[in-house]
Amino acid sequence: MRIVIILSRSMDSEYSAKQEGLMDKLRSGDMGSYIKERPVIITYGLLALSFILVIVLFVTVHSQNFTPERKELASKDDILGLNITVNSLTEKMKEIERVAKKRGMCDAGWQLFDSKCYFFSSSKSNWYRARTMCVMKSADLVVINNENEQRFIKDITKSEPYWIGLTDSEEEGNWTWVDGTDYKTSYKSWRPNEPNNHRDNEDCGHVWKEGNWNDKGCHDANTYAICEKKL
Ligand SMILES: [Ca+2]
Ligand SMILES: [Ca+2]
Ligand SMILES: [Ca+2]
Repeated sequence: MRIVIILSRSMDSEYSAKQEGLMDKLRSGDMGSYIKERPVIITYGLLALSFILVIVLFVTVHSQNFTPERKELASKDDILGLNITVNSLTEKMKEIERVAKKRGMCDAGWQLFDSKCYFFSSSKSNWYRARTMCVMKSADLVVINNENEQRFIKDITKSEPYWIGLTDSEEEGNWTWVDGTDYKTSYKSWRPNEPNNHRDNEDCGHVWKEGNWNDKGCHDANTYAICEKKL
């Protein structure tokens, strides 16, 4: 502002001087030299105006580029701090990847298939004990969801009987999977003429010949078990 005032005063004094000069010229009748001097006045005026505009522009740009936040980011200490933070995050990411890879392996004695872990028991029990055994291992009796899973199980069980997580013990004929999978709309692979609820006493499912399913008494203790859990 000071510059503007000075320029203004300067221009005023110059203007006054020129006014006096003009009067002198009028008095002397020499207007030709005054007319020649006018472009010089206009040039000075434009220069002064340009100078003011440059100052205004400079102040505007300066205030935008150096906000407190940008000054903070620009400091060397903070750049160093950011590098440390990035390195720390990178290390954490690598650790997460290591854990994820480790989690990609099932526990010893379990078999991996389609991102699930399966345990095939080597001892026989009834359906209830089999389920308890699976739950104790943070799993549950297997739920066979599709043809691929059925084939995987068939290849391992080799026509031996293994309990699966299927029962109609609560209501005859109303089969339910232990994880709540909708029985009616989901995959099935019963043996021919099964489930037959033979002797009105067959409420638990198991895989058997060729891996296909049969219902038999839940207290039958002559059956292995298959547990399934997520990775
Ligand atoms: Ca399953
Ligand atoms: Ca039944
Ligand atoms: Ca049956």
